[in-house]
Amino acid sequence: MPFFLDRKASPNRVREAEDARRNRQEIVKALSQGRVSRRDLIKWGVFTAGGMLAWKHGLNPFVGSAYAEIPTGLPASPLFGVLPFTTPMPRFDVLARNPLASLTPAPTAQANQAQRDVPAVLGGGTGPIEGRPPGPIWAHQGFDVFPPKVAVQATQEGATTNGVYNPTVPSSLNSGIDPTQPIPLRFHPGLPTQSPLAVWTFNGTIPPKLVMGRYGEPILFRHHNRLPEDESQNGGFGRHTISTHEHNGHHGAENDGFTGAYFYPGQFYDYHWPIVLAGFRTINPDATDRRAGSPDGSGGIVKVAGDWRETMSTHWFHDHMFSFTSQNVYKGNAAMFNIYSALDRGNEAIDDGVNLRLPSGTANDWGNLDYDVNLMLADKAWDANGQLAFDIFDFDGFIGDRMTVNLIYKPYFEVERRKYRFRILNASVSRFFKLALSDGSPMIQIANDGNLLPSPVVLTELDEQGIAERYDIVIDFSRYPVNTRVHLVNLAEHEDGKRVAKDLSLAEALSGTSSDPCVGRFLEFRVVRDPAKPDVSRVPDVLIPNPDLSAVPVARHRTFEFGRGATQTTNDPVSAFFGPWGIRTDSGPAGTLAADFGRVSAAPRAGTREIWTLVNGGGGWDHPIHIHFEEGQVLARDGLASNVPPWERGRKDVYRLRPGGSITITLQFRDWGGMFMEHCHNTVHEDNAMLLRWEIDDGGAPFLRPLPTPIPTPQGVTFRDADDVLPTAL
Ligand SMILES: [Cu+2]
Repeated sequence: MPFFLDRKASPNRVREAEDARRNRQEIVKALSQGRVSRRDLIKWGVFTAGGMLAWKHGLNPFVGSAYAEIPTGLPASPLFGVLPFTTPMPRFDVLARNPLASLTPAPTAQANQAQRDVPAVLGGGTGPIEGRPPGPIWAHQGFDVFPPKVAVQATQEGATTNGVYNPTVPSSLNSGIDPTQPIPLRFHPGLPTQSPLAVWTFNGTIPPKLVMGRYGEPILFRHHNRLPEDESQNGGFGRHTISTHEHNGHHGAENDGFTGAYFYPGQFYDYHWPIVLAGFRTINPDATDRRAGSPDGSGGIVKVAGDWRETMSTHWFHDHMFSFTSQNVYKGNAAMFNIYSALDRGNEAIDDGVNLRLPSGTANDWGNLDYDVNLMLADKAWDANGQLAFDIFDFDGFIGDRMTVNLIYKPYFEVERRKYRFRILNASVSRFFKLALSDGSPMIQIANDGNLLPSPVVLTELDEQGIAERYDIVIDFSRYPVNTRVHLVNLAEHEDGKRVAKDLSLAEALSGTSSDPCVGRFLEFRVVRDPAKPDVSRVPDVLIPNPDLSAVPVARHRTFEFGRGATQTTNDPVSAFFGPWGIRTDSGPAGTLAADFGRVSAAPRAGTREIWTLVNGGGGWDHPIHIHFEEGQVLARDGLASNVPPWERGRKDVYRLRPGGSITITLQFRDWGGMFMEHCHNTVHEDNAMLLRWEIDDGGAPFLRPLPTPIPTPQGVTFRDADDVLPTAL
């Protein structure tokens, strides 16, 4: 069943879909601009109380249609004659690392409450220049112990031309792209330029941004909100308030991008990313183990405290605005963060007995990107004018019909005959991928989410990759002669946003017969030459073993069931939200609850370990569940350890439940405190309202049990007592 109209659709059918889309987009716009609330829509009968779009008023494209075939309500995105594999894929744009002194004003442990004039459209008066909640609870934890050494700044703003692209590699390793040429924001040179209201990215530009950091060198990431002050200036979707989540940083909650700690246009928010190894207070506290280390800049290692087996590599960061995450991330609020370490230092030549020498390069001591490539996969859709389009009216999820890599429609990428590492991020709203090479050749998976695996896994097809999951793979192009073209292929066919409808065989996916336009080839590798220098990179048989938890007692078991038909037990107009999706905690009598960031659903004790079982409440959908803060180990799928595939036997931060399935994980709560989240990373589910707050709040002063909830306004953040504390939380 196709969910986008194909080119042969009758004019009547296309008109009908366009009408439905226009009506639906009017309501998306009104909601996103705050002109109506979801409660209003329910009152008017546009939404049902369960959050479903009522099938009336021509709002649903099924109504009055002979063709019940367009769940997203969007006609196919026009291609303006553009053919696949006709433009190069740009490398990520590396954000500058500056001295801390470059920041004005200087960062402070507690939020900077210096006042500014608030524009009339935001209520006037004055308000703080920094949007971080004030006071000791939201102060940067460990700011004196881990003072920031590097400043990275970015703005969030509307689409503009990039005149300062910095891929950090020569043009010859970037498919011939000349970085001095201005880069307009468009998904292909043959597609229209995006308007500043349609796309909101970091610095307002493409390519997507990359932050490079290393252990032992804390970063102060200052994020400036330069989105339109007027909420209605959003091109029809997206909310101008943002909260930036460094997914899965092991940082204090004040730096985690809590969904209710958002900030306004004209404000900044200082995120302090200490980049520490988990367990630093108790494991290797004196920093004597060389494996717990960081590149020192000149071939050596700076030893750091903590468990070397907690070393992380591939992160990303993105918006986490309460109930608007899907719109904002889709609109462009997504970037990546590579963390370098003594083990994974981004230099393939240094032979010190610790460095794993993964494909990267040799010119710099650390962080060589020559053969280490970030790939951001995302399905998009655009309107008849080629402007980015979105539809929130299918609560199953939003599925785009055009594949992009690094925000370019079906590009090509030139490679040399040698090994490459690809850090692949699924940055979609609701779509899962499943990747293979078009010739069926093997790939070596070396990492899952932020973590190198205990051992590499050779696969000809990767597992399904849920939203926000990262898979790092190595492809050895030395097997191909020069001038070969080989493609990355998506095998996961969607019919809607609920789950993958079918994992196709490679032959089926390549046949072009799938009704899903994002199935099939989406990235072309062009093997252009032999490497100038021999490939000295390695993929060792042992990467990073799991931390040994056998001596850590299990303090608590908790169960979270993810399902439909959620009820809302609280009524805070800011922190509570309606939606069909929700989470039931510990078989609580209230059942499946819709999100309220003022509700505390779990509060593990600092310094303990727990076992959490995540249960899929229904068989008709899948959910990639993200638990913030600390990496978990998967103990079982559907109750059995033997069901855990080799590529999930490392540490993870996103857990696909699989239809009808469950997953049991163990994780620790240590080092930092505050309020964190657990939610579905199908961000349409998350926004409607499959999200809960949990917190570590007994780590010592100034923490309280439970923590007060921040309520941001342009004039300053106030606090309220928690709306609700579940009986099993504490
Ligand atoms: Cu979900």
